[in-house]
Amino acid sequence: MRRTFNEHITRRVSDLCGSWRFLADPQDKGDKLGYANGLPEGEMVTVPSVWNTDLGMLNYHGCAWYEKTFYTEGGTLLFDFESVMTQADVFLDGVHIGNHYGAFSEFDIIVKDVKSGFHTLVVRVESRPNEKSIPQQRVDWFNYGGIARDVSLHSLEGISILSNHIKYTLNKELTVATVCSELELFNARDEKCSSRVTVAVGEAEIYSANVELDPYETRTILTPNVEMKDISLWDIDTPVLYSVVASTDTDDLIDRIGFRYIEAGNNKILLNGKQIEIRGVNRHEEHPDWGFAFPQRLMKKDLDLICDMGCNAIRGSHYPQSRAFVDMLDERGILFWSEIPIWGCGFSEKVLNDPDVVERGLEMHREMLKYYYNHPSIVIWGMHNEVWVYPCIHEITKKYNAFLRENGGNRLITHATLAPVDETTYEFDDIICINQYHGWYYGGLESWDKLLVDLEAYMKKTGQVGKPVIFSEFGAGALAGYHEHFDSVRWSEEFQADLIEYCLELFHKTDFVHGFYIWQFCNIRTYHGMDLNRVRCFNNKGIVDEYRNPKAAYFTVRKLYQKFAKEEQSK
Ligand code: ADA
Repeated sequence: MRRTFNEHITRRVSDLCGSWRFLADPQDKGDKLGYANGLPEGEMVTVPSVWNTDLGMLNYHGCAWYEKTFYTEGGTLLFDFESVMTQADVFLDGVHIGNHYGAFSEFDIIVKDVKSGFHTLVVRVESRPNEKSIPQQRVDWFNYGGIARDVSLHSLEGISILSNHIKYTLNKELTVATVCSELELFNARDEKCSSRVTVAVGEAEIYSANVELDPYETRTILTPNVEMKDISLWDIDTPVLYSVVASTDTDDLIDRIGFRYIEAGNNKILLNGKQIEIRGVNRHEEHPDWGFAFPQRLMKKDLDLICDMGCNAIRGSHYPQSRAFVDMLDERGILFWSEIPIWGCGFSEKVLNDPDVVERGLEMHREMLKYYYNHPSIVIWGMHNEVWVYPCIHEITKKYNAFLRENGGNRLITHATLAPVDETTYEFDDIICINQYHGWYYGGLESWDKLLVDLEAYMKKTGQVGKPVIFSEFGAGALAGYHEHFDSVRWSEEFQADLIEYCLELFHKTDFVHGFYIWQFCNIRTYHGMDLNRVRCFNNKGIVDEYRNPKAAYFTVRKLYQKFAKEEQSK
């Protein structure tokens, strides 16, 4: 299920999903007892999955081991893990072959010279957050543990393609693309090896050359620019995708791109030169029965609902979502905001500013770009969410921003702030993104109007006038099925619907506001004892409940988003 299409035709890839042996290790004794060589006992579970949806394991945070036996014809192997939550140590026949930190980023491990035959793969998974974890322990979602997305085994032969980023610029008329490819090649043999390497975008071959690499050498090549004329653009109504095929004599990598141009400034957001209003929702990729091991079938259902409401955008709060999901957004023309899980409220200044934590955040950005670079639907990179206005955040944001600007392609860069009129890092943002909960945690509905006045004044004072503003979070909790005779009763569906209606109407008519992401698409599981008043142990601000049943707000949003879309079309 990795993607919605096959990434390889030539390369031999086997699925390592399915049955794995599983053993929880609450006392952390597995290292000493040699579990890395194979588990002495355990039950069979299905991978991908998380353990916190199983009876007896619902609230278990700690260490657990997974084991799988597989057959290979040997050679150089690449083990690809789409998501292990949160820390993985991987062993092949008892030998430690790699580790990875970060629940939502894909990673792979290459092992050379593996003998033909049966082998044992063991993964030690640690789900407990610690002092330097991203996110921190205090977070408003449930930190599941497990191997939550797919695992696959790739046989690399000869010159192999590890990644292929298609970089392009467009002419002013958006009809001609100047295209090149950044290819990461690897020689999987223990001897010099050469191969013809080609890259095609749609029908156009943009690169073809002989490349020679030393034994096990990795090399990144930036291919020369090539012009592609009369291109079709990727847009919301016409999401045209081009296939991208990179091949060598022994390997291939297939992907897709779309040509489009996003820009912000002069109080506008323009996609392909046309002004757009962002009408979105925040989406966690989570479900009570599956946790973060979210099935593709349900991704489609989420998207059907989101499209039915008339959304043109989704914020992937608060972490990179499955690539299959982002593929679907590419296919449907939905604009996506992708971010890493720095959920600021959980961080003290000391921890946030710890060099290891800053580097870990940077690494998460690197991994996000590595795997998600080609997706045309990603129009926004989010640097972090709701970090308190600590003095250190200026330098950290500067660092992340510089990295994303240099390497992130044509995307808007931003962060979501919870301190709209105290913020110190707007200078790094292309769009100003505000999370506020007036009418729910504080103030009444009218305090939204005051916020807009204060925000405009603050933007003037800090030299930010002209940057489009987006409300990246706002909303209210509602218990599905709870109604009263008075609409204003907190937790009722009507209260939530009214608040969202008020906000959407207000933002829509405010000339410096160019978009909104409702918090949030669906209810999500959180923690017992959360200091945030999480009734039923859920964040209940979904406009659909956790099983995707619509609340009253769903219909309010649908009515308004469709009305706004019509207005936009008739302009
Ligand atoms: C914040 C945060 C969200 C969620 C929300 C809420 O804005 O970014 O993850 O916790 O508040 O529901 O309070």
